Amino acid sequence: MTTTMSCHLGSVTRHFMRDSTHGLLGPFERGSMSYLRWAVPTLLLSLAACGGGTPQDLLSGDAARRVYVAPGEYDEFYAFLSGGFSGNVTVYGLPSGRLLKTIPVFSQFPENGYGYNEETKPMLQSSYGMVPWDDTHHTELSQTDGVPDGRWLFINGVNTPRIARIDLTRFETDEIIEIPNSAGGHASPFITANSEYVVSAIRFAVPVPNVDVPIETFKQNFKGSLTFVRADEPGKMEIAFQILMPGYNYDLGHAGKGPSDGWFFFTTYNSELAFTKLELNASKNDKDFIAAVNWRAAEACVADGRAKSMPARYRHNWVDSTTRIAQSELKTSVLMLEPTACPGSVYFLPTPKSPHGVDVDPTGEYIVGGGKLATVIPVHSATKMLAAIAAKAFDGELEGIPILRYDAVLAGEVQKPGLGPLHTEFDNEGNAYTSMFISSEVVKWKLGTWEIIDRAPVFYSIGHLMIPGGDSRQPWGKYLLAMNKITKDRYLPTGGELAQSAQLFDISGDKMQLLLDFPTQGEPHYAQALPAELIRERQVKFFSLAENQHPYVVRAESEAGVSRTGRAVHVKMVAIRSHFAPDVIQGIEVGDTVYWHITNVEQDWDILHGFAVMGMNNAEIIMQPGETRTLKWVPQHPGVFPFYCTDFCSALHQEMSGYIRVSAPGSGVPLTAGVSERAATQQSRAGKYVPPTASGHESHAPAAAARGGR
Ligand code: RUQ
Ligand code: CUA
Repeated sequence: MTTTMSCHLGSVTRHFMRDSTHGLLGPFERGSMSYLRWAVPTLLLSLAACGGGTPQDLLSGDAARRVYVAPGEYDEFYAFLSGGFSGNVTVYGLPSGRLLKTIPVFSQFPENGYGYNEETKPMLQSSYGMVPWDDTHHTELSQTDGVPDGRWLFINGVNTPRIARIDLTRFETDEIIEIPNSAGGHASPFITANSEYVVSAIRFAVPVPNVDVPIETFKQNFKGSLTFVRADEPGKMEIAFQILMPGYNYDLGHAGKGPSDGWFFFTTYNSELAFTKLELNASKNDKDFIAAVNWRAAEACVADGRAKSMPARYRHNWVDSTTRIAQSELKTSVLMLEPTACPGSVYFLPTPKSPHGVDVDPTGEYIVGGGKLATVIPVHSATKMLAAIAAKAFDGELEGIPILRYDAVLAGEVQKPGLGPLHTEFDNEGNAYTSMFISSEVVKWKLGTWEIIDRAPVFYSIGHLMIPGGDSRQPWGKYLLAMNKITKDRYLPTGGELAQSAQLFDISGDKMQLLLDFPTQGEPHYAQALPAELIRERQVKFFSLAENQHPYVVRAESEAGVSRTGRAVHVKMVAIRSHFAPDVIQGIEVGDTVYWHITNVEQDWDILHGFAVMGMNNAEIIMQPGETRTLKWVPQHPGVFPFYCTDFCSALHQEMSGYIRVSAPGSGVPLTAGVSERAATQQSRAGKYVPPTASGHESHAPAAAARGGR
């Protein structure tokens, strides 16, 4: 192998020169904070591109062997990466970096019809109507006693604030709740130690309730909110309460544990209360805050009737487990708690400078701030915080919320960590690992002594990093995954838009060792991982046909057929290797709406069928074994339209097709549906097929037509 790192100093510097004289930097003076903030990362990026991590380093070790998962073998970990602006979650195996699945959450997904078929459309309903996209940032596994338990995965939608729950026996989105009185649901869906609550904090202060006011009245009218969503019962996610906060931007959060159990920590920036040119105006204060919320105290105040009920419109969507049809309910109020109505529920911990991440170590004693513009990594102490609260070591208050003295809560600062600390995860040996966005590196340091132990360059501009279990009480350690915002020269170029890049490190030794690069979809922000054995054996392989309660289920071909109700035609169809029944349908007229309800009657793992009909304004549907899915089709002109199975299911998959005939309005062709000779012969050869009646073709259908009438 003769590959060498390509050096991008030239091109990056040219880029830097161009933008430093006009464009982006126009309004700012050279040498201003804003200028530096842009210039420094650009230069460092260029240096990093010419720097360490050469292939020679990798080849000298046995990196390849350590990520090689032989054919037929399984990966050790499932890693769940947020899909960022893809709206999805992607599942990778580690250490191989193999993509196992995309789970659609807030986005329509043509690959399996999520958000296109009638059963799942309600999942994307919101108070704004159907919202078929969102921006997912943080995956969060459910926990028992502070340890990921493999039941569910939560993920937030930032743009139209929502939280989704994915069931990890099926890798399917089962529930979505919208968050009212919020905007930019970014600090979400971080979880408490026994999955009591997932949270969502507001990133963009707005009027609460959101009414029409001049934006110049920001200081008087804009507010923040922290939302606590009950999350420990499937299908019953519920907004327990919201806390009304000053109009800062709340960026990230984490629950406490051990000495900080019962607390939730949220970073804030823009304590300047700027509403324009935030880049400059929200970066003035030397310190912003970490808000410490005593959620048990807040919970008690709410139980005590101290929260006010206020009108709010938001939706709760969930999948009915017997029909597998999503339901959507509009909710109309929330309980809003003001911190002043519940003394002791909220405190501010001063934290330098527009902090981003807030991460709690496995013991629960240390609360690490990611001061993205700070020169240190500040670490607060839970014990000191509790003592400071008891001693009232306050430094004033803001809107009735006491500010604790920085020196009274600070455990220590990591000095000279690098530039742009964002996020920290932990191993099981008392070490912390912080991502450095600007200096493009991971910095490993020791909890308690704050000394830096190791640095590893990443390519390039790392956002989050992830260690399996690395934000929990018991990290599994072993690997660290860096998720990088800029990919540049890491892979074969693919035009102007490149995949994002993840990098896997071995962290089992003193020194981090880069093992693998792999491309990722959308823009993963956070990820979480857990040992595969926690969920591998619990996978649902197919749905029981006997338990399928879908109103249009057909369990046998004898139950299949068509019926008409006014202009709606319902096709109840069987999909089985290798035909549809019925597969010849006539008597549809332009002006009708056809609902194809297709049941995959197979009861065998991994035997899927798909369905598509020519000219449909929709995506295909995929039916898992034992499942019924519905495609809505509005034919637009007369003719004969083929439909076919889209998932290569058997040797005769190509034969798995049929025709539907569409006639002009009023043409009076009787509604009929039949099983083709071909399918009938194949089945009878297989010794399984029993025709519904002796006369075959138009047998059961005319009866249905007569029932439905016109
Ligand atoms: S964020 S890259 Cu959306 Cu969690 Cu920090
Ligand atoms: Cu069914 Cu291909």
